[in-house]
Amino acid sequence: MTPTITRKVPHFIRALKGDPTKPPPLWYMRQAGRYLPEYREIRQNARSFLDLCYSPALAARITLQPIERFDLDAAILFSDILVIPHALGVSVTFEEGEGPRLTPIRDGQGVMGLKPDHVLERLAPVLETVATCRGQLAGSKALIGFAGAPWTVATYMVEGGSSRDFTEAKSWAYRDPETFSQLIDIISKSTADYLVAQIKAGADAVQIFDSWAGVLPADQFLRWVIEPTRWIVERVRASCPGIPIIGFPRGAGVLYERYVDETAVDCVSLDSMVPLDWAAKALLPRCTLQGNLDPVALLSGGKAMRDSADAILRAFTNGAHVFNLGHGIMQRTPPEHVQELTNFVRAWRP
Ligand code: 1CP
Repeated sequence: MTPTITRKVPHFIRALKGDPTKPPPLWYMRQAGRYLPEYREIRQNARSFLDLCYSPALAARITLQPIERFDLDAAILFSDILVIPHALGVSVTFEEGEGPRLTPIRDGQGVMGLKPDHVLERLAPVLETVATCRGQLAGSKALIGFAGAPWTVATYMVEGGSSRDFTEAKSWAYRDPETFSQLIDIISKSTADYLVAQIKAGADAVQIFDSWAGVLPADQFLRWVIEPTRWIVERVRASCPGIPIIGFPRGAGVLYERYVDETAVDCVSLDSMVPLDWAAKALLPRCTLQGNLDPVALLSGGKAMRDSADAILRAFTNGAHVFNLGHGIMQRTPPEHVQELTNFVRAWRP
């Protein structure tokens, strides 16, 4: 008989599967990025942000930087949600201090111009980053793959970048849901294939970021947030059973409950507005909860940060929880605060 080498299941993956062990595992959204001097050093020498995303050796180094510095439980692939539009043939650039710029798509004609047939080939460097990271990470650490949810990715494609009010994307969805759903379908299919490819390359879990889910009225939320996400979850699970899926419908409010039930994600990431007592009652019996420390509390540090973290740890003490923020680490956050928060969570006992 050949001996089988079994890797111990990482603490983070056990929590996603419902293990309530305390203290919970922890990682931070946007844990790699401009608040870290070691990231800025690599960034300075890169031609562009997208170049960095498509340079497997550098992207893998950046992915591992926060694990080396803080010994967190999970690394998240260094890439961006906008590599999907880029792989679909859209021009995408990141202007210094201005955020992303895309050539906007505003109608069915624009959707016809997308090139969905070679998405995975174009994303091969990102998949190589995943494999490199998995090869370099300790077995006790998890690697998180990710993609943007179709609605959030669509907002960037329709608006041509970041937006304040999402007028173009929302009004297209109201005016002509048929063609808007063609756009959502193309993004959904590419995203499901891309997540499956990340898992096959070595990702231990995946997160679907719906950063702008909260700007939609309830009926639109069901159609453009829940429906496509449910479809992606089903498709990824069919190919990769047992790989946990985290959903982040930021700003969903009471609709978090329906999102969890109808998408069947293993874990839901909570934004900072979600009241802890409500989440503990309504959501904790349904799935693993991740979040939801205010990134500004981390930026500020000190007692307020520790008190906020303590309240979260207490609220979710009876269930499966992954400690995290309610949104990404802000650029001006001192790395020392991240260290202090990490020490605080590690030392916490119920
Ligand atoms: O010049 C630079 O260094 C670019 C800064 C940067 C970084 C470090 C961008 C531009 N993206 C990223 C990495 C990134 N983005 C990661 C991996 C790193 C990590 O998490 O540690 C991930 C998971 C994302 C996801 C992402 N990109 C989201 C969803 C999460 C969220 O923050 O809401 C969104 C909306 C984007 C779009 C994006 N990428 C970058 C910018 C400036 C933006 C626009 C944000 C906006 O519209 O407000």
